[in-house]
Amino acid sequence: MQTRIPCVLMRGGTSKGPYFLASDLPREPALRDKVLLSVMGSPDARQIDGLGGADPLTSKVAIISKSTRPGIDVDYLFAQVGIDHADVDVTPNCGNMLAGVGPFALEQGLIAAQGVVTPVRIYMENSGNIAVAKVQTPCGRVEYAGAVCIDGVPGAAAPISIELLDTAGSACGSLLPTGNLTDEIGGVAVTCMDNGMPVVVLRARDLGVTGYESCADLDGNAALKARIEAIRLKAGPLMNLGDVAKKVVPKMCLVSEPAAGGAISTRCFIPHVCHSAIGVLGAVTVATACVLPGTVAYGLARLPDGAVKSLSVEHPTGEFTVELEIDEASDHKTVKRSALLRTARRLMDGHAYVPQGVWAGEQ
Ligand code: NQM
Repeated sequence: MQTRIPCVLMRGGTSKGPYFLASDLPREPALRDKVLLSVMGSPDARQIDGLGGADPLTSKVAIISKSTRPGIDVDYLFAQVGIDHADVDVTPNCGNMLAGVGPFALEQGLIAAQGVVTPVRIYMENSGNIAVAKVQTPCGRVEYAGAVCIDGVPGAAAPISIELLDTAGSACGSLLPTGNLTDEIGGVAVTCMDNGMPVVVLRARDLGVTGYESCADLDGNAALKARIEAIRLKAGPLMNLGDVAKKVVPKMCLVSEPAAGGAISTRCFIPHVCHSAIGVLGAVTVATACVLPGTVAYGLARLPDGAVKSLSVEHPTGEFTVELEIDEASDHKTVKRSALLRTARRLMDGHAYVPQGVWAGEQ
């Protein structure tokens, strides 16, 4: 006998994973995490006994509930499930899985469609921030087909535009958790920033690489990865994240001058392998570093004029455009709002099964 748990498998942006209703999972976090590890087949490098795809981008889970918060439609908790280690990290958000939350909430009946486009107000439990996702709902149903292409996903799909509000300090308490625009860690100049995702931004050239290498080349560079990890372990406590040895934050982002007409070129480690593209909130944070004078990214970035800037963040498989609204009136420039475009698709629905020895199903 196994325990059946209703679930929907969705692609959200450039990520993929099961979406659950919170009411279908154990309430107690330690037991919930045990269940998620079992569902995904972790720990195992191939996740052969579960739904995980043996890649950080496909070892993700979204847990959704109807919100009781005023003005909010649904609450979304993101969990990054370890692949070859039995850790579940709910410290950071995931802006890619976020793209699937609106369609899931509509199709599970948590909210009703409202005309051609339904705005879904989402409380991101990991960080306490709010996102508004606009889902295409002609004829009162979620429309997945469309003409929007996002790099890292083949084909085209309906747009889901996402506005992120007040993301500064999502996990670290402030935009610049060390209090500085630039610090030196392990002999390298870094910017430690959190505008939705804790990220350590480093100049690729300061680490002896160009920053235009392929992910395979960077992942194969053991000396580089050891150096990046040593910096990350020191940065964690400085960023108010404590010991980050078992956490997936901070992400580590190498930046260099744009090479394809964009604003900046990136290679992100999330945190131990190179992202084939870039995370959503990771991109928002790196874009924010680009616009603030004094960061390690500022001098490398090519910036458009105006208080509302559209920044194309180049990554290994293309680019990711982030719109930032900047408050230039304050003493220090701040980012008031960010917006971006994603797509999502419902791939499968049914039940995930876990052995009764893991969870017998009762609360
Ligand atoms: O930064 C990858 C992803 C992510 C996270 C990662 C994300 C984000 O591409 O908001 O989306 O950085 O681990 O899904």
